[in-house]
Amino acid sequence: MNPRISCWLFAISSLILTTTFTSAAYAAPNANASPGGGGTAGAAAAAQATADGAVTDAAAAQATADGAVTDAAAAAATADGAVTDAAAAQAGVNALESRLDDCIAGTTTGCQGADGQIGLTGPTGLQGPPGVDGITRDADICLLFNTLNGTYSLGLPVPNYCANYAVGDVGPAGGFVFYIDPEDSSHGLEAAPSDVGGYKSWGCTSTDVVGADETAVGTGKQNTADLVAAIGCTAFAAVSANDYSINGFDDWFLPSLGELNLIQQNLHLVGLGGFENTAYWSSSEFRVFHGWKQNFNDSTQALKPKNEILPVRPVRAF
Ligand SMILES: [Ca+2]
Repeated sequence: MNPRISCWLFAISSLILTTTFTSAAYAAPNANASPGGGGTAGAAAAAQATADGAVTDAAAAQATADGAVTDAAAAAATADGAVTDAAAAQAGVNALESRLDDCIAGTTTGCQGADGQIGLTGPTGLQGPPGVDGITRDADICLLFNTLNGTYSLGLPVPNYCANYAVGDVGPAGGFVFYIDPEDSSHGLEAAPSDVGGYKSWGCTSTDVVGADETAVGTGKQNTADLVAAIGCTAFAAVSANDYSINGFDDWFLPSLGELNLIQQNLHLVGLGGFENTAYWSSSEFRVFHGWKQNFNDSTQALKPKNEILPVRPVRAF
């Protein structure tokens, strides 16, 4: 080794060792530093720094507080604005109400005028499509009797008046309904509105007409046909009933004894039909010399000689 280099290395090594030792020699006194020394100055600086930090924090807090105050002030300003707006709106309402009162009182001008006139009528709409064909009910069309003016007309059925009858109703021909078909109230028997006029003998005295012997309800029509067809005699009561015609109906006949009984019970006893309070002829024959009669005064039935006269009330079926 170069002696000079070796000398420098030695010097450096010594210096290092010396430095190390020196540092160790000064370390002890630092551990017990007292005020006024170099350590004291450092601590003060640190404390100053801390104080500066605290000041900085306080300033930031103050700034935040200032900000909050500013926000509160802004909110207050907004609230004040809202109050102002509400006041303005109320003032507007008050003004409108005041103006309305003036308009109603007629103390101001410029108010809304009265309603205008209704406009012209619009054009007529288009015609609708044809309706569906109705159901044909010719069988139900009947003669309607107007009790107010005594006129008749053809019309559609009216409940309890035409298609659906009840005993005592005005019948299709203007008579008095005294019997209703129990299975079909549109059918029954009606008595003519009045007698044929004048008293009649039963007729065919001393002759037992072929047929004409039934007495039940529903047999008068056939009895009458038998009597009208009688050969060699005239059954006057039955013929007069058969010839009767009113309101366009000519299908009248002399009632059987049973039918005549219903007329007396269902019409005469309740004050309908304008009957005389006496006996009426039936179309029920009893052999050669008698016919059956119904006493309208006492509701009895009895035989009466064919040559005696009694009133006749025609009936018809509908
Ligand atoms: Ca007979």
